[in-house]
This record gives sequence, C-alpha cells and structure tokens, in this order.
Amino acid sequence: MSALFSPYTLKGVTLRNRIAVPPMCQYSAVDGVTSDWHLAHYTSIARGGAGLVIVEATAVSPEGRITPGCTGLWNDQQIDGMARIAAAIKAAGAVPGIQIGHAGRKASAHRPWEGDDHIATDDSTGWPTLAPSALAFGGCLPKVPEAMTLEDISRVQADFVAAAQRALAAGFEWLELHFAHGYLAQSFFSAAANQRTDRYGGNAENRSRFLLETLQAVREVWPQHLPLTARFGVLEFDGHDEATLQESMALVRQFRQQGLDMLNVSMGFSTPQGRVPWSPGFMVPVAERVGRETGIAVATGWCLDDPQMAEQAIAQQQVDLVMIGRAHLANPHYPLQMAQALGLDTPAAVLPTQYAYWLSRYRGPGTGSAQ
Ligand code: 8OZ
Repeated sequence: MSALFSPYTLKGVTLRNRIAVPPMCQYSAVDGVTSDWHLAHYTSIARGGAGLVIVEATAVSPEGRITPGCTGLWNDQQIDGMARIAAAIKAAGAVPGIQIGHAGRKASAHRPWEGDDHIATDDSTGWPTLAPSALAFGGCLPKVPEAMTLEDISRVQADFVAAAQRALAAGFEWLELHFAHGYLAQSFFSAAANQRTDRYGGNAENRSRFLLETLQAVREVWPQHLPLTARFGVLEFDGHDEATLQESMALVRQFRQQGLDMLNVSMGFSTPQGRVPWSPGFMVPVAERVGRETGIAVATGWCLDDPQMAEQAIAQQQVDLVMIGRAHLANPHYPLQMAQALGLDTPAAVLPTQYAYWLSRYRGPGTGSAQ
C-alpha cells in the first residue's frame, strides 16, 4: 500500500492521491484571458494522474499581474476560458484548483524568458505598482510602488472576493490565496516591506490584518464545503527565521480559526537578501512543524519530486499533500513514473480508466484477449 497514492479528503472534496500540481505561471494570456495553450497544458497534466491541479497565479486586478502575460479573473470575459480548463481538469480525473493573487510591488515585470525584470517606467506595456509602503523590492525589481491608501486596500480585498466568485462560477473546487513569495499579501506581513504607521503596519497583529481580512472576506463567498487554502511564506531564510516562524505560526492559527482549510507552506521571498537552502525536500521539516504546532493541514513542494521522499513525507504524516510542479512539465505522466518507482500496479493506481484498461491488455501471451 502506498501512502502517496491513497485518496485524500478535505471538506467535501476527495483527491485520488496525495500529488498536487502547484500553480506554475505560463505567461501566455492576453489581457488576462487564457488560450488554447492553457487548455492543452492543464489537460495534459491532469490526465497524467495527479490528484489536484492548481491553475497558475491568476490576478485579481490588472495591476496585480506579475507580467503582461498573467491570467486574470478581474472581469467576466475571463471566466469562459477558465471554465473550459476547470472542466478539462475534472474530466481527466483531477480536482480543479486555482490560485488567485496580487503581485504588489513585484508586478509589471517582463516574462522570465524576456528578462524577468521590471518593465521600464516609460514603457507603455508596464503599469504603476501598489504595495503597503513606497519601497522597492530591489535587485532586478527596482520600481518604487505607490503606498496603498485605505481605499486601495478595500478595493483590492473586494477584487479578491470578486475573483473568488468568478473562480467558483468557472467550476473550480479548490481555491488557493496567494499570500506568499513577496507579492502583495506577503509584503503586508513583512516588516521589511511594510513600514506603514496605520493599523495595517507596525506590529505583527497589524501586519497580519490585510491577510486576515482578505481571508475572512473570501471565506464568506467561497462555499464551506469546498477547500479554501493559502500559500504563505512562513520564513525568509534571512537569518531571522525562528522569530519569523513564531510570528507566522501565530497568524496561521488565526487563519485556521477563520476557516482556512490547509496551508501550502512556502518561503517569503520578501527581499532579495534571502538565502534559500535549495536541496531535496528541504521544506518538508518546516511544513511538518507548522502543521504540528498550528494544527492546520499542510502541503509543501520545492524539490520534492523524488518518489521515495514524497512517499515517506506522506507515510510519516509530515505533510498531507506533496506539491510536484516542474517534473510534470518534463513528463505530464510523472505520477505514473512515481508509481512505477514505488513498485505499484501502476495503471490502475494512477491513470484514468480509459488508459489503464488498454495498458493492462496485450502484454503477452495469456494476458489479454486476442480480439
Ligand atoms: C516562479 C517564477 C515566477 C513567478 C510565485 C508566481 O512565486 C510565482 C512565480 C514562481 O508564486
């Protein structure tokens, strides 16, 4: 019996196994609208066997896009394309999820393969950015954002709510709030990025307010029977990790009280100074600790595609789900490869019936009918 390939139920949703595909930006939308590329990409990954496929970081407003190619759910015209994607993921046997977010001071950047840096201020393909304080991220993202007014904060929170409603209308059954990676929500939580002197800045309680209020507002419109999750950076790898973790876990306990169903545990990427210790499974102990000390269900990813390591992380109840992203780009049937590596009766454990049936036949004399 494999723990990795055992079903998982959260609220009213059951995943066929513990493999989740995290959001991976395709930077291929026009005005936030998806294309046939997105449909082909998500369909192929979903039929490959993962239990959950989370559609890429989708902006709640035009200025919240990371790049001009990011998907959006800030208007109703964007729903149709997303509905086709959600339906295709579901038809392929996976649960359709989506991440919604606002890129804050990291917005208005070139696509990674076109530089990954901020679009110049005088270039009309870019736009003014918003953040808790008028402080640039730095490095290749030097644009100074506008400090948000209280009206801006309310408007962006309303944008999160409207995007969640559109995600529901499109047929998604799992919603992840992007509260990580130095984008808007994470930068409200970061003392380095947030130097406000009003009730949204200063102590940890104030720096947590934007995230908690946003969660609360979305929870009111996202159905109780469907999972509401968040990706959140619980530490920065900047030398202050224990203190940051303590503040983060206090917030995660409040997330849980406000109805968050799972935390996708990540790092903050709030400043260019973080030194991430990339290595296989390095986030698993962090996620395990957050889960144990806050009581929330946890997922994590980052260099977690080794089959035995993923199996062990689930079997030892360190995490509830493993996020496996890039391996799916090289091989959309990566779950099949993992199942084979774990010695499972692979087709039945992973593939849709339509595929499993054919792969179980005609393997040699006596293994299938001759018709
Ligand atoms: C990798 C590269 C660019 C963007 C994130 C949306 O960090 C992203 C992202 C990841 O969540």
